[in-house]
Amino acid sequence: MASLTKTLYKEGQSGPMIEFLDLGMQPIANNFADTADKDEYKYNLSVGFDPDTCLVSLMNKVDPKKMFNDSYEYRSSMSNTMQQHFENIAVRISVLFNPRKVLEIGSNDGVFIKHFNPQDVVAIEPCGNMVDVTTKMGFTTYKNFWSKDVANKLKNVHGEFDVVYAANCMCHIHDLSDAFSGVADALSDDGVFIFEDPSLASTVENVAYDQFYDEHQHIFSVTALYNLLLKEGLEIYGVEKLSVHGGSNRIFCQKIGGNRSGNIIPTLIEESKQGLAKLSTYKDFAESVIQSKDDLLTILKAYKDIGHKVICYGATSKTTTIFNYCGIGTDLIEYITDTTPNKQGKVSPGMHIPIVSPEEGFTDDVDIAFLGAWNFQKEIMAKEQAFLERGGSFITHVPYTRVVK
Ligand code: DWN
Repeated sequence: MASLTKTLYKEGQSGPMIEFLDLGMQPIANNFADTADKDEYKYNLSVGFDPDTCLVSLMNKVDPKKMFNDSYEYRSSMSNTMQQHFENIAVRISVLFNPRKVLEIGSNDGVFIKHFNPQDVVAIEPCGNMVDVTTKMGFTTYKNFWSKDVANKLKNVHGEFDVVYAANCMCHIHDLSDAFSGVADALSDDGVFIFEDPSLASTVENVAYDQFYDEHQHIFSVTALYNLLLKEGLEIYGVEKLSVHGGSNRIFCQKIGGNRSGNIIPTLIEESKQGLAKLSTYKDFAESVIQSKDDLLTILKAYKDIGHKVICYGATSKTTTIFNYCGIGTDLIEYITDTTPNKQGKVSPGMHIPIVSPEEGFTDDVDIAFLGAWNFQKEIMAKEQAFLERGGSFITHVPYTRVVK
């Protein structure tokens, strides 16, 4: 591990970001509103690459309170896939590490912590509506954004943690240095920090430009994380590739010099071969994004022109990026179905497409459903056999625009 540390770690401040993708003016991705608001807040969603750290991040930062507040609509337990996913990792953590104390950063609706004894867990979550859910379940949940300061306050009250876990949360945090250094402070000497977020390798490979939205301040490569974590006293000793959320990485870290070992060099070599440390890769990606937009508009218009009823399946954060970037409104997609009760009866951010329950909207007259929740394609296809059997089709834009049967 020591020689790898020397070859990868660059001292000093990160250099300026180089913009490679402009996805236009975008609303808050999860801001599902009761009515169409013409004065909705928007920001320029553009993405850049830092050649020093290899980190890919949004060029502009949206105020976290605008995104994560008491009316946050996304619930992690809305799919069987994610329920199972979090149960599996919770059981593995218990068996592998037998932790006395677990801290979850970004506990959402408790889909992970519910597999632990409440006495053994501390949770932190900025969205008040989600804090209420896990508090009612009996878990000590603090309503806070994660920071080094909060980490030290928690440590003073609860002591050090043997496991710190975060799913789809670290990539939301603007100041990674503060956040990772806070984790190092909160962790016991032989503690483990496990976190998972969408993978940059999968994002590039799938031309999944919709992984970029306000909440995803960064899309991580393992290469970038390795550098950033070392600076804060943490080293990666394991990486697992996950299929969830369109391809994610689960990262296992310990304090530098810890006694766990694992070989992450193959992952770093793979990323290097994919060109994740080169600006030219992202420029090529940006070209593919333009093609993806053209192809999606072409296929949606073609179906509309022959009188097909086209809807969207899943009101995701990702669809906010797609619909606003491509200019897709109710002229092309009549409405969106979503299982999340709090999204139903509302309109999608920016393009204001109505959202209804699957019972109301996934009816026999639907011909085509755009897979807004393409990351759950397997689960959805299995569930919607009747739709496919009666001649319905899904379309997706990943990794390229096509009909899926
Ligand atoms: O990090 C984040 C990720 C993990 O989740 C967030 N910042 C917000 C969110 O992003 P997303 O909205 O793109 O996530 P999902 O999990 O792709 O959203 C799926 C949506 O689709 C949910 O609203 C539920 C819905 N759904 C449905 O209507 N029918 C999902 C399934 C599987 C279904 O069968």
